[in-house]
Amino acid sequence: MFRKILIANRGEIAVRIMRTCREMGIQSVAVFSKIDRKSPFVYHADEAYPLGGITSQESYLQWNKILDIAARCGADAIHPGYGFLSENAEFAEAVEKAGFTFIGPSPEAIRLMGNKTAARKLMIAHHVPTVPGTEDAVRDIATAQKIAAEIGYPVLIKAAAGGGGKGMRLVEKDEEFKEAVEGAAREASAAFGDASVYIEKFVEEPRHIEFQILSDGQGKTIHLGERECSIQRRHQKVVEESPSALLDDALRKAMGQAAVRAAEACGYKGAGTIEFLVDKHRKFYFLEMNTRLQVEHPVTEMVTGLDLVEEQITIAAGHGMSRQKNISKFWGHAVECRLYAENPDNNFSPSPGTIAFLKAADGPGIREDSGVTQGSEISLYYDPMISKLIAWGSDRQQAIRRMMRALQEYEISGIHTTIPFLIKVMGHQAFQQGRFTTKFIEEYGDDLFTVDEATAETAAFISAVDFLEEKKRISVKAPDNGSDTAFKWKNLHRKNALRSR
Ligand code: MV4
Repeated sequence: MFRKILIANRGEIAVRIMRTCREMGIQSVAVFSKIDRKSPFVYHADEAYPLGGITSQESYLQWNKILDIAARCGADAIHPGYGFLSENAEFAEAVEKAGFTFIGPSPEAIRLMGNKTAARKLMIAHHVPTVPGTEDAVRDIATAQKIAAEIGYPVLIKAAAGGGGKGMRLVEKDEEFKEAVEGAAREASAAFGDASVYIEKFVEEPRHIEFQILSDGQGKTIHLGERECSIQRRHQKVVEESPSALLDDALRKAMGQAAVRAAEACGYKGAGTIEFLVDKHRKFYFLEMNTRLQVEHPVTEMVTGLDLVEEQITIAAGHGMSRQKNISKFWGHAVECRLYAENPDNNFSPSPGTIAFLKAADGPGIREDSGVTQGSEISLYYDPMISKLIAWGSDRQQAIRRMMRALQEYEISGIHTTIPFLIKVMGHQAFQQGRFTTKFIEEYGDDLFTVDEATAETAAFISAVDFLEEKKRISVKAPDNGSDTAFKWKNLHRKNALRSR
């Protein structure tokens, strides 16, 4: 087994990985930017080394520095987390070349699934359903336009090197096709250094449902059920759950088998995710594969009892899956809410600042994977997601009720967060009935964004605190539970809760 793992990431996912390292008796190493010098993940690690730099580009993406530190501290392996270098085939290659183990799939599998047209081709060859479209990147516009007419409008133009919604264009009719392809190619070239684009039929109002897979690297691949990820905003997931309220056993089985075939097709090793779209006729289509641990992995952990980071580590070490006997049994229901440092009442504008007071939620069925603490400074340099709340219940209703209670219980001040918005999502009838698509937030915006009296009052209160802090350069004294400050927050959540019933 590994003796020491370097975590090439920051925030909540770095803490998450370090926790499993500690449980496994493995030393953990943090690397950090100037901004993150005092971040909780730095203190969670057994050792921590500065990368220098402020932006991601100057710090967490500097792989030569990271490899130097790995060599200097005697690490055996590198865990990339998600984002940053996690799906960079060249980095994975460089890690292995320098003599460390990359905790993830092979560079070949990352590269293959990173090319969306190559991935589609492979899926078609292995009878994994894909959305009707071109098998190759568009060569000449006239041919592509013919294909688009055959598929039938509306169609989507996607970048072959893209993913996650970057560089997509919707085309409603033939006359718009040429300009859209040219525009998409220009954007793709600027964003990914690769102008290749391809065409897919546009699936209207789909659900986004993904399957967690695990391959032991010794010929065995299993799936760990699905995650419902349809509730998202601008391609950022907001709420995820497992299982999906949409699937029945037959559909789950068919999609699960397709997911396993997909992973086997690319010679996968470790934990990965197969994303599907499901249309209103309950037909499913392969969308893309994510060759990393995902933000929303905890909901799968809650319903399977597994530790996916532990599985990643034992597989990477060549020991296969660690808890084979317990795998593939599912128990209960889990929901995850992502907490962002954003102001939902001002179009989700970023809300940097110092967390003046923080008392997180806990109690029955609640898990929090957080990257911050009271006193933490939230900068504009990295992802605004500061924490994830996960609720487990023996059924969906109990999980949602627990989540609602936890969101109400959560006390944070000094920055805006998406908590008031999440309370409205949890309280929404369509969500509670499991009847929603990827259009949920657009569709029900009026119910979810209305600034009610209580929210307005708190927003005013927070800006007053911010103002005082700024003006007098004093830090706000952390209120105790009986103080006015904490009381107002609690009050807000109660009012919201009543309203949303
Ligand atoms: C689609 C689609 C409809 N039809 N492809 C967005 C993220 C990227 N992974 C692919 N995406 C989509 N691809 C076809 N052929 C709709 C989306 C999409 C979406 C997918 C999942 C979750 C949220 C979404 C929001 C808008 C569009």
